[in-house]
Order: sequence, then structure tokens, then C-alpha cells
Amino acid sequence: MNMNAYAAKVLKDLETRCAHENEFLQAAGEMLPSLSPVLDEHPEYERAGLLERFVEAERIIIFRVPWLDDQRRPRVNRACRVQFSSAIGPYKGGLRFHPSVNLSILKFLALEQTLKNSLTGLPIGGGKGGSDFDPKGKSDDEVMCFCQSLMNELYRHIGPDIDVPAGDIGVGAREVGYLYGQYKRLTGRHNGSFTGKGLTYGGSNGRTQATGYGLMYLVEAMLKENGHKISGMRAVISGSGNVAIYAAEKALQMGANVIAMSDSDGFIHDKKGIDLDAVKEIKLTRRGRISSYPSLIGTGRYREGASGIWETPCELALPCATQNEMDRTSAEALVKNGVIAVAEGANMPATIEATDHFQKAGVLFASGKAANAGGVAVSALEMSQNAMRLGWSFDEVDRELRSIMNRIFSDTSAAAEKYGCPKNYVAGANIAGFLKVAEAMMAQGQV
Ligand code: NDP
Ligand code: 2IT
Repeated sequence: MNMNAYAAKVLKDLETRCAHENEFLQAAGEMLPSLSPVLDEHPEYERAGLLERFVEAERIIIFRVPWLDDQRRPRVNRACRVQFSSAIGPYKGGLRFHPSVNLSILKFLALEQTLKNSLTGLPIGGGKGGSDFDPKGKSDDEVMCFCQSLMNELYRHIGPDIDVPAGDIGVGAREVGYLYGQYKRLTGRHNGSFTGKGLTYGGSNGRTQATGYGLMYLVEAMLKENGHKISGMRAVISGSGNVAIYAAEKALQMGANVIAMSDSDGFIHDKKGIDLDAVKEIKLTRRGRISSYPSLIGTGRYREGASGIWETPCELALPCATQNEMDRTSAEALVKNGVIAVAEGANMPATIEATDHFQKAGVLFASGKAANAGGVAVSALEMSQNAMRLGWSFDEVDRELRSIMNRIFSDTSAAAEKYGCPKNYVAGANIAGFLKVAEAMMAQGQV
């Protein structure tokens, strides 16, 4: 496919202007070429400078977060909120706490979030935020002190109609509770300005499970379109956090055999099937390391090094940890071992080279924008419930989630077909997500 000249020009400019933002350039470099057929069809987008505006965040807020550790020593971290696009709704996207967080990573996540949120069909714009704070090894008091200090600045930039953060890596139920508690204290308002809240104070049933369950609903739809089924497949799932655990739970319910999971240090392999209760006990209850799995339950094998997980033969590979965790070497190993489908539970876990390799080898490949959209979709349902002062049952939310994921897959597949790249679910997701954002931007004027 030839790259549209306008897309090529905007990408080249971006490479100069954001020269050091590797992840952001990677995300834009994956996205813009695939939009070529849409840009060919809509020359008015160039006249309106639409792409130049689309790739530039509307606003970025960077601030310091001073806090006190348990020894009362002052510490300082940096935090940031990227308010990327409000074309179709209030900024929406998670907060990530991880030492690797930097502006490039948050911009790539916010750019992808914009198209992902559009794909959900719900009225949410794109945003992302986070800090280089590392919650690992910190006490609950330290995490609380940090979260409260972060919110002392962030509260002035968020609100139910402005920007609605949620969790991501390192930000789970505990952190959301501390963050939202401080928001409420500062503003005196109990509103839907945060999602992923606890069920006792405005959270939605099913939000905890939504990303992982949604991933499996999309995988099921993709396999069905291509004449396969999940039941009996061996699944390898990287990570052992929120997304990985609930992807594993749903995969097991669907009859797959989950044989390997990981954390950032290494992975466990159990041919007979991973004991998910043990993983939950280690990761969710004890906040421990996956290396303790074999000694806890007396089966399975642990190997040091997270990327080794992709050498495990399987039919279904679900990267659910972090960006660029699956490179070309990993893709080659998976293809050699007969993988049938790969779906991204994490954001941009496969490098461009890995994705190319899968697609050339005829492996079914679903990109994160479509595959992991279930989390933010249920976040949007949480916003609706908060606005209505109502709460839906788990079954109601789960049914809605399944129907949203089925629709995301059919929109993705239909866009790929219509724009000349059938079965290319990466391009299909980019195109389907972009079209709605572009139309909204055109309708709302150029400056
Ligand atoms: P968690 O913090 O709950 O879990 C993250 C998991 O990934 C942990 O097992 C962690 O291991 C591992 N991990 C994190 N960083 C690295 C790294 N640099 N190298 C290797 N492994 C790493 O996060 P989530 O499960 O919420 O998020 C996982 C991915 O899913 C992210 O890409 C996130 O952006 C994406 N996502 C999350 C959604 C959500 O609703 N939570 C929605 C959509 C996408 P360790 O314990 O060793 O750090
Ligand atoms: O990457 C993501 O979609 C998330 N971390 C979830 C965002 C949200 O607002 O629920």
C-alpha cells in the first residue's frame, strides 16, 4: 500500500519536532500510514490541516509531586496529564505510575487512547497521565501521601465533563481510592471525575474485569470470523496484573488452557494449566513476585527473564504487560511454534516489526486499540451510571461489554475490508477510530 503524501509529510515533520519521543513516534508511525486510503478519499482533511492538529495534544500539564516517605524524608516525583483530544467527548484515559514513565510514553498512550475511545462508540475523548513514581516496595501510607499530593495539583484540571482519569499500570483500586478521596476533599464534590472507583463509592460493577474480559470477547469474535474457536487452545498471557489476570479468568471460562504468565522479572510455565487463584493470591493479595508460584502450589516452573515467555508453544498469545514487550524475535518463535492468534491486552506491546511478521505469516492479529478497549468502555459506562445516580448489575454491564466488543470487532473488520486491506485488523481499527474523530474535528471548525 502506498503511503498518502499528506500522511508522509505530517509524519516527517513529527520526526523532526518530536525527535526524542521514540514511543510517540512509533505509535504515530504505525497509525498514519494505515490511514492512507481515508486521506486519499478526503482531500479536504489536508486543506483543513486536520492531521497536524490530530497529532498535537490539545494541552499537556506537567507538575512536581512532593511527598514524605515513612522516615519523613522529602521526596519529589514528576507527574503529567496529556489532554490529547476532546473532539468527541471529555478527555478520558488512565494514570500510570511506573519509574519508566516519561512524556513520550504518555503521548503515545494518549494518541492511541483517542482512537480506542472513538472505537467504543461512546462519547469520550483521549487523554493519559502518570508519574515516574514507583509504588513497588512503598508502604500504603507512602502511596497515600503521594496520591494526595498528586491530586493537590491534578484536581484543578479534571472533572466529569472535562477530563476523567482512571487506572493503568501501577494504579489499581488502592491508588484510585486515595486519589479520588483527595479530589473529593479538595473540591467538595462527589461526581464522576474518576473511574475504576470502589463499588461502595460510585464504581461500576465489572470495571475490574472489563479489560481482560473484553479482550477475550474480541478474541472470540475474531476467531469466529476466521473459523476457529478458543476452546482447547493453549494460551500464553504475559503480565500478571489487572488485564492479564482477568483475561486469564475469561480464557479459562471459555475453555482455553492458560499455560504461562509473567511479571517484569520472569515467567511461570505449567503445562497442566496455571492455577489462577494462586496467581491472584501472589499478585493481588500479597503484592508479591510470580517467582513464588512453584513453591506456593508445588507445580509449574519459573524462568528468569520476562521475554522468554514467547518461546512457549501456544495457539493464542496475549501480551498484557507493557509496550514493546514482544519483538521480532518473540514473533518468530511464536510463528515457528504454530500460534494462530495474537491480541494485544496491553497498549502497543508488539513492535512494528513483530506485528509485520505476524501479519505476513497469516497470524490473526488484533491491536490494542480494539482489543483492550473494554476497560475504557466500562469506564464510560461508569460515567453514565454516576451521571444518572444509578448502578447497574454485573450481568447488565458484562452483557453491554460483550456487545461493545463484538461491535468494535465488526467495525474494525468492515473498515479493513472497505478500505482495501481485508483481515488487517490493525489498519481496520485505526481507520474506524480515526473516521469518527476526523468527522467531529471537521464539524467543529479549524482553530
Ligand atoms: P498492572 O500494574 O495491574 O500490571 C502490569 C503487569 O505488567 C505486571 O505484571 C507487571 O509486572 C508487568 N509489567 C509492567 N511493566 C513492565 C515492564 N516494563 N516489563 C515487563 N513487565 C512489566 O497494569 P495493567 O494490567 O492495568 O496494565 C497492563 C497493560 O494493559 C498496560 O499496557 C496498560 O496500559 C494496558 N491497559 C490497561 C487497562 C486497564 O483497564 N487497566 C485498559 C487497557 C489497557 P511487575 O509486577 O513486575 O511490575
Ligand atoms: O489504556 C486504557 O485504556 C486504560 N488504562 C483504561 C482507561 C480508562 O479510562 O478506563
